[in-house]
Amino acid sequence: MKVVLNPQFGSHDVQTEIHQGKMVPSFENPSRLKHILDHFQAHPGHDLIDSNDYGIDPILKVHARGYVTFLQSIWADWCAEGRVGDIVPYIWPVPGLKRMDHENLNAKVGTFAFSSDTAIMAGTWEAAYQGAQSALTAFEMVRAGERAAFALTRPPGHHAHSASYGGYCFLNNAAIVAETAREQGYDKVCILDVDYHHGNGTQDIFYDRADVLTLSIHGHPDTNFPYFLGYEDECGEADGHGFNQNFPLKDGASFEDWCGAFNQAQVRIDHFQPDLLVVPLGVDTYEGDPISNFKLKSEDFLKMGQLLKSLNLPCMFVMEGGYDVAPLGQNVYNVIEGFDRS
Ligand code: OKP
Ligand code: ZN
Repeated sequence: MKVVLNPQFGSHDVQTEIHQGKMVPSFENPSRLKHILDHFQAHPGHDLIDSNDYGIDPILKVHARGYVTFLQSIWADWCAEGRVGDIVPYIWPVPGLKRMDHENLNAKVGTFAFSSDTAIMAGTWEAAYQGAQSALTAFEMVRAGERAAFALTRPPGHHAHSASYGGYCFLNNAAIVAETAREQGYDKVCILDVDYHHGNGTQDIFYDRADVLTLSIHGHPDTNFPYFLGYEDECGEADGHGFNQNFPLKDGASFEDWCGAFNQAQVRIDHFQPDLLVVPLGVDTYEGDPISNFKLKSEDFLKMGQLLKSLNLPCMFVMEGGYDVAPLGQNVYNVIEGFDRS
């Protein structure tokens, strides 16, 4: 499979996040991608290719102009005020707090962020921007006739909404690809999110649309991030009613449980008959993941790749989560290998 690397994956490298009351090194960091890349380089069979640059327009089809401008300029604004350190959100305009459109940078950060785990630093925009470009490049491979392609990128994207960031995500790469595919004549696109966490941003972006079917198999939001979205009764609204489905699974779910959800998702996909399948691929469903609670084993990811292949659709993978760094390369490789070798 063609693997498109985000060349700027290392330029977003924030120091810390709060975990169980303590500041700890960020779970989402460049070493994740290095491990995956090392594994692909050590195991032949997949061509690593360079990312093209399609500019800002495809990003603006999904993300609000004001939000994009914020991401592009916040670090410079922060430095211009003599502030130091990563930008960590800490106050949000929840109901009862009234002033909106605040110019103060801490207030501004809180209007665009939805969680405190996602810091911004000097290279954040560049990494996110090039990540979207790598996803668009992988899509272009599929559009040009490849059976499938994989955007190997970080930071992830599926938690990012049209105008908010969080859960380590800034730009919703899968949504940007789906929207671009729609504009290039793909009538129906399905996004099947297999990351451990619910793809809240992706769901929200397409919630009122019938042309993009959004499906997500994830840890139940009763007990997992993003808590406030990802429930079974979220089915889409207006034209989009019936074009979103969530498959939340209880903590401790096995691969067998996961396959049960996949089979239901497959029924939806077979019925929808999309022209393109976009797979936000997280392997934080792995049993050793430090922030997740499923029990998938490394060999299960081979079978996951085979199941995705069996959907028999042009397919575009975009890298999302997976935080047990040592086996990360093997686990991601297994999905891609399982897909290609079946
Ligand atoms: C991103 B992706 C608090 C952790 C909060 C939430 C998880 C974001 C997962 N220490 N982070 O879906 O893999
Ligand atoms: Zn995740």
